[in-house]
Amino acid sequence: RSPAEVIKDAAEAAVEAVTGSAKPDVPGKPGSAKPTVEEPTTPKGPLPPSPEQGQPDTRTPTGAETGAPPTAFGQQGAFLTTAQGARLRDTDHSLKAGPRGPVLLQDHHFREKITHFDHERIPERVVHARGAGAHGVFTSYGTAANLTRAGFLKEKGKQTEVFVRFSTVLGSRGSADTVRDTRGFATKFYTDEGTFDLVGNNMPVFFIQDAIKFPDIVHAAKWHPDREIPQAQSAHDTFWDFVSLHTEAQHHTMWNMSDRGIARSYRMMEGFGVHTFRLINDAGETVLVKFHWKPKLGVHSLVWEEAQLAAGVDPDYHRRDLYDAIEAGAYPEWELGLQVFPDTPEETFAGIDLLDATKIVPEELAPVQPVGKLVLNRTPTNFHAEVEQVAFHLGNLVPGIDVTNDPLLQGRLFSYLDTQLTRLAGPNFHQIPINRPHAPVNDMLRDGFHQHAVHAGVAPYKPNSLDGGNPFPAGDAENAFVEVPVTVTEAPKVRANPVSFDDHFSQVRLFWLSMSPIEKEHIIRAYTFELGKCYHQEIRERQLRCLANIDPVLCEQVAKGLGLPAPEPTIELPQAEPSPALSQVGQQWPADGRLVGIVVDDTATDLKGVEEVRETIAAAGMVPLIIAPHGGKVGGLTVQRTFATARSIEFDALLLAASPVPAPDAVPARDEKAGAPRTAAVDPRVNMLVDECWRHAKAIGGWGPGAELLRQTGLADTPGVVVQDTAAGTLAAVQQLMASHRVWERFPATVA
Ligand code: HDE
Repeated sequence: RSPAEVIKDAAEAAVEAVTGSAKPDVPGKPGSAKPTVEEPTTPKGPLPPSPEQGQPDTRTPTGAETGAPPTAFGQQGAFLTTAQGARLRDTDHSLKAGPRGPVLLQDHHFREKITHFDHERIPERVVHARGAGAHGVFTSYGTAANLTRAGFLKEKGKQTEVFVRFSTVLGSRGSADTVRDTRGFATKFYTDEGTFDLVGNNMPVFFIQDAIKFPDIVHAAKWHPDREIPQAQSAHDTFWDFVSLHTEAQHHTMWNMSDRGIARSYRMMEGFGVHTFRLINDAGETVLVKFHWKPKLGVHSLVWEEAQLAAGVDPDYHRRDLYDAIEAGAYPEWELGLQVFPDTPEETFAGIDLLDATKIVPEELAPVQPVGKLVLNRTPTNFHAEVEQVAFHLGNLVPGIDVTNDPLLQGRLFSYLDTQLTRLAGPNFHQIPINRPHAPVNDMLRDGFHQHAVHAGVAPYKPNSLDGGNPFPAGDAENAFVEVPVTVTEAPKVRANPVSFDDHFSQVRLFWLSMSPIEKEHIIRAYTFELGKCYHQEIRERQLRCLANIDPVLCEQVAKGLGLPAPEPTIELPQAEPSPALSQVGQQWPADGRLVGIVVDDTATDLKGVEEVRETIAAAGMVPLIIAPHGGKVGGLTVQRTFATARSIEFDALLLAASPVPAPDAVPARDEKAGAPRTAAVDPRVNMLVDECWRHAKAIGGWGPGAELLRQTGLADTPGVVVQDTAAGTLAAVQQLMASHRVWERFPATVA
């Protein structure tokens, strides 16, 4: 065919592709003829933005609407072009001197394509490199109106667009999600009065009291500098060397060793602003506050073995969980709450120094008062553009919210702006779409690398007469940001802390005493594991001396595990009242977005019963997943996981509608032959699934042959295992168990 015909055909195909007349028949894809099926991994089209969510990238750097489509710098029109818009005919072959000849330097398309590719990566964040983000909406309850003049908190029902980035701290961008670590919980509120960033963590305390120690803790906690191992772990000598010498880190360290260090899901984490902030209301009155995010689904964790398995089986576990839940319509939700304290010159509450970031104020002493609700309802369109390029900064404050003198907070005010200069290559990162304020901008910042604004006017200075005096300073009536005129006491310049900062153990003991027996056991095991990974005996011994100052049982148990004598405390054990709010167990929670695996096979499966439980599970806001010996269909059911692809860590509960025998004609994988199945008549992979779910304290249920399987393995009589005659009865009992998250009664605790 002639070149003209080839071009015409290609053009028609391209036009069809974008106009949708020849859309691929993908189930669940908008415009597809096929209805949505239950397969969660089915590719889906991006969700349309909700009406209240403006597209930041349709705005100019000054906040004005441009009217440009959201993808202004990509995918315009049907044809492939160069970066300059010239249409291209071939992007698969470089320009050569003959088919076997060398590539010509003149190939401008090749050079443009490869040069751009060579520079695709930007430096990862120095900490919190691995993360996942989502868009959402914050709705104010109006309950903070008497505390702050910040409009997004003050006005009842006011909706504000937000972007949230969750992260681990220690690992590189490609590390696993489920490692034992603190999690970042950073929220950007695009308010009408400017952007407010709440850059918090899932733990309310920090390792250090003064920002000048941040490079020390990070150098100690990250990999060893000679081999860059271990990745994303605190279980190594330098971390424990630092925290055992620098005892103010002991409180945060215990939070990391607790179940909080291995969250089940980003959706099931609390968030904390950590520092104390200062709010100012319309009357000019101030209060001190701590910010809290309370997840609707409760605070839940993985068990350690599950976390380790997930790091290999599905390193994207948390990222996938967040995006699957949003796409399934199970929108993650949190309430924003405030602990409120009088703004006294001492800046203390109930004897607790509010400027010390290693201390909490127990909720029993200062209840968390809800002030609004956050809903995450949209996944990113482009991970790099949004999640990688988002830049948080504690200095992004709005009128009504101000900082305190917490020395950790003060140092962060410097660091977050500074770090972006290298990471995002220059001072204009606030013009990147995800970082653009949704309030009008009228600054006098000019030029610099990656300047995208075309600033008009000749006088970016003040005072001026040439631009008519523009821009003008705002006064109180125009809602200007004004620092609260806090009096700074006259004092000598010193490199020192207040004396109250010297108490490093009382709140660690408070945390320990607040844990339930099973949570205490997990903490003991975590310390024993991590210290067991250290090579230096003196580091283990030094950390044991710290534990002795926290609690004798904790110290003895960990010492026993390490095969070392338990040392005596070096201080009188601090007095501490437990704070029940710190424990994660003992309540009932909604199970939205939880995954329930259902094992079926081609023989004895009660397909009608399976269909019923699938519907009930979906109606309860959970996700049913059919697991079968092979892909395709079993009866009329679409199979979502096969025995080869299913692993227990994915499921919050397991239902057995069958007792699948090993397939005689299947080619077994080597590792399937190994190991001792608990009942020889059952496929070893199903045995493993049941065994792991049981070990990880998950609810398990079976009916028909599934019940028989549970009886044969001897599990039927154990706590949290349901054996019933009908599908519906089995599910109802399993659902009830799931409300408590795990079946801890299966493992009676040995510590009180
Ligand atoms: Fe950060 N921290 N941090 N941090 N932090 C960063 O900023 C820093 C601290 C937190 O998803 C960096 O943009 C110092 C406490 C989160 O993009 C950097 C100190 C808390 C994130 C930085 C702290 C946090 C960061 C790296 C000691 C909880 C991820 C890249 C004073 C309240 C934000 C960047 C995101 C990221 C510095 C301590 C939370 C280098 C100097 C305390 C959630 O600027």
